[in-house]
Amino acid sequence: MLAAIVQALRDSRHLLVFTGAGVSAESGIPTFRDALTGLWARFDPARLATPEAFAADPDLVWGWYEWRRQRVLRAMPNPAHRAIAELAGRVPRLTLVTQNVDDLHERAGSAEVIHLHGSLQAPRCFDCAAPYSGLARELDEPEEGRRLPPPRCERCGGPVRPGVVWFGESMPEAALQQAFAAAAECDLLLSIGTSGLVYPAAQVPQIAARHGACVVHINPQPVAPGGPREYSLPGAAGVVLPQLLQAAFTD
Ligand code: BV8
Ligand code: ZN
Repeated sequence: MLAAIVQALRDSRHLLVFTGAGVSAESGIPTFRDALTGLWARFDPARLATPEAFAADPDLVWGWYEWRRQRVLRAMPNPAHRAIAELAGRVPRLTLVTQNVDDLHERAGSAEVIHLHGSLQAPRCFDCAAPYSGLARELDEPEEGRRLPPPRCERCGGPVRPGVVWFGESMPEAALQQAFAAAAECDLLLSIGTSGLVYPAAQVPQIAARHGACVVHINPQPVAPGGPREYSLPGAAGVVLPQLLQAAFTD
């Protein structure tokens, strides 16, 4: 199975890398659905990751996202992010699509990252959508769950919201179409660190498989392969990806 994956990587003309929270786990960023450590094990997404939640209690929601942004500011890209950045120089064409709202792919050197669920680095006004540029670079250590009043929009005075896509909100249309188009034409898709539960993002690997691409899931939890050219490489991304690159491009 590994030989087939290594060969597919060597032969790839257009590689799509699709990542979820698991790719940032080894940077110390909590995932969502890992039992015990996942964010949703401790917080209720309906109370924190919806526009209604923000309208009902902006200080709770803003405080939670600032705590998460603080975690990202203090985190470093891990070997998985770096291996993905290195892959761009190993294949003729690489498209990187992420569900993550952190900037660790960019900080590892990946260019053109398609963020399907937005970014913690792009806050905007909840009322008039004007981008907000006044985010504090360094925050004091807000403890988990501390309430923080959101900043006010410079243009209309409305509350500033995180630049992420909440449940019930639609994805940035251009990003979604770009991701679906790349999925339809890639020959190999590496799905790294995602539980594949959130739609429509979860359709990306499904579109690739339907169009005959080889799909490889890299995840400590084995993922049941859906088709003949779908594989599951069990393990942590920060361990498996460097090994895969080593096997494909140096041995
Ligand atoms: C929309 C941003 C409609 C904010 C997020 C019923 C059925 C199907 C769909 C729905 C349904 N009910 C509602 C829906 C729609 C809903 C949805 O899919 N819900 C799911 C939960 C059932 N989707 C939406 O609401 C989307 N919008 O549909 O809009 C619409 C349409 C048109 C017009 C108007 C409206 C919006 C979804 C986006 C929500 N935003 N986050 C924030 O970050 O706070 S979701 C959140 O989940 C994150 O974005 C995250 O990226 C995403 C996916 O999670 P994963 O990345 O997969 O992370 P997870 O923890 O789940 O898994 C981690 C994996 O890593 C695990 O498998 C673990 O084993 C593995 N791992 C751990 N360590 C490692 C590792 N892997 C490798 N290495 C390691 N070291
Ligand atoms: Zn405004």
